[in-house]
Amino acid sequence: MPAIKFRGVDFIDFDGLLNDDERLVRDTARKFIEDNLVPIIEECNRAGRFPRELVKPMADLGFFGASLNGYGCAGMSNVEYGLVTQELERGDSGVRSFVSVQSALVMYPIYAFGSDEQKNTWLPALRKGEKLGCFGLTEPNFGSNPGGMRARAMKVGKAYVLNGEKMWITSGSIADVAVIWAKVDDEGDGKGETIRGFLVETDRPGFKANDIHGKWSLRASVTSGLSLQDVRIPESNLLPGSSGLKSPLMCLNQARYGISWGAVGAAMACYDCALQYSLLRKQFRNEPIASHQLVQEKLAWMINEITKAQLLVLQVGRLKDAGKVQHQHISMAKRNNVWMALECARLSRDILGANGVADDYPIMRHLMNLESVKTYEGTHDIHTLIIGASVTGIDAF
Ligand code: TGC
Ligand code: FAD
Repeated sequence: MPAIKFRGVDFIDFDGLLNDDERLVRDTARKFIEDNLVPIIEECNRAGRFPRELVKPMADLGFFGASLNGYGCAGMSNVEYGLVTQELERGDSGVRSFVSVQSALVMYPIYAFGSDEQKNTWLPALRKGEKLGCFGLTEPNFGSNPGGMRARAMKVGKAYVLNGEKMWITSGSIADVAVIWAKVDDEGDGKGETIRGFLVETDRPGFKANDIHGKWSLRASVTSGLSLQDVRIPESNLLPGSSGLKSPLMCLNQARYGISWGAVGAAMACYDCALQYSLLRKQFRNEPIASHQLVQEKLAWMINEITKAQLLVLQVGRLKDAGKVQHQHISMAKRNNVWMALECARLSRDILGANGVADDYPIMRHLMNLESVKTYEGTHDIHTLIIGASVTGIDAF
């Protein structure tokens, strides 16, 4: 069990901005993580093991596709869903990643771009955690610029034949279905060559997933490379509503939004641990290290930034619930909150001294996880450029 128990972080009565339902959802998720993930996460992290035993309990709590309506989904508001991802990432970024991918990157595209048959087949099973999914956009040679992708889907009679490589794919080798983004030749509809989404069952001949080993980050999450060699799927596996790069980018908005809340959770975990430690740990004159100004400056910086990050993501969530959010708002929340969480992890690690590098405490794990979170779903610098393009009207990619 962890040496220090989490007590929550709320400096300016943030809870007063939440309604009863929102607080209930947050508290339920918090208790679930405290009871089920916190006791096993350090062992999972050491072993590089995804805690698959938590899939069914998380499904039972409505965590998958939580903000979708119908198909048995919980129909949570965006703020409620965000509070769930905050608590998940307070436990571990890898577990939040799993839920983000299942919900925002697999269920959402089926919900938004799928046929009725695809929705009825996949959404209830994904919601219950009976089927798992992954999202293949990034390729070995195209990460920040997915528009350059080489994966191709060729129409052959009533089938598509897919070829290509996808890289750094969360849940790749445990997925039953992969949402694969590939370029399709001009189909005579006047759109020319365009990117479209496909549902690829992972047991189809020619589909392979190989795990990436040796990660020092997100060790409790499965990350894989995918290879598709002449994978034949029926034409009914095309996501009919998908059209162009805009479609996968719409999915990324959903996932980036969840990450913006999740990062607050990771920051809270680090800050609260460092605060409690600093009050217990004594060095000079038998007084706690929290009595020194340099330590207080770090704690004050963290609570200040966490509080600003909470307000930023709550406003973005409220805009999303009102149907008014724009993708640059989500970029600002993702960029700021992940940077803030990484800085909090570094400062907290420092406050714990040598103990900060040991897994008796969660800080080093969060710090290592957040290095990936800073890179995936659009790197920090790509989000800088998205905000820059929004305010100047000039693309600088
Ligand atoms: P660009 O010409 O700017 O845009 C193409 C079309 O898309 C529209 N658009 C968006 N629509 C919705 N949401 C967004 N966020 C959008 N951004 C752009 C745009 O208006 C345009 O529409 P239209 O109608 O004119 O066609 O495209 P570009 O090729 O210049 O690229 C822009 C850029 C660099 C911002 C984009 O490619 C990007 O975001 N790159 C980052 C890639 C990325 O984030 N990859 C993530 C992979 S998945 C992942 O990491 C999962 S991690 C696991 C986990 O979540 O836990
Ligand atoms: P690159 O694009 O090569 O960027 C390298 C550096 O160059 C970065 O610092 C970047 O900011 C900078 N750079 C690039 N272009 C510019 C520019 N125009 N101006 C200034 N700087 C620039 N992808 C998926 O599709 N599905 C997943 O499930 C998934 N899961 C992931 C899980 C993990 C653990 C990780 C680490 C990644 C995952 N990814 C996934 C991939 C992730 O989205 C990419 O790593 C990310 O988009 C960055 O791409 P890249 O790694 O190729 O870096």
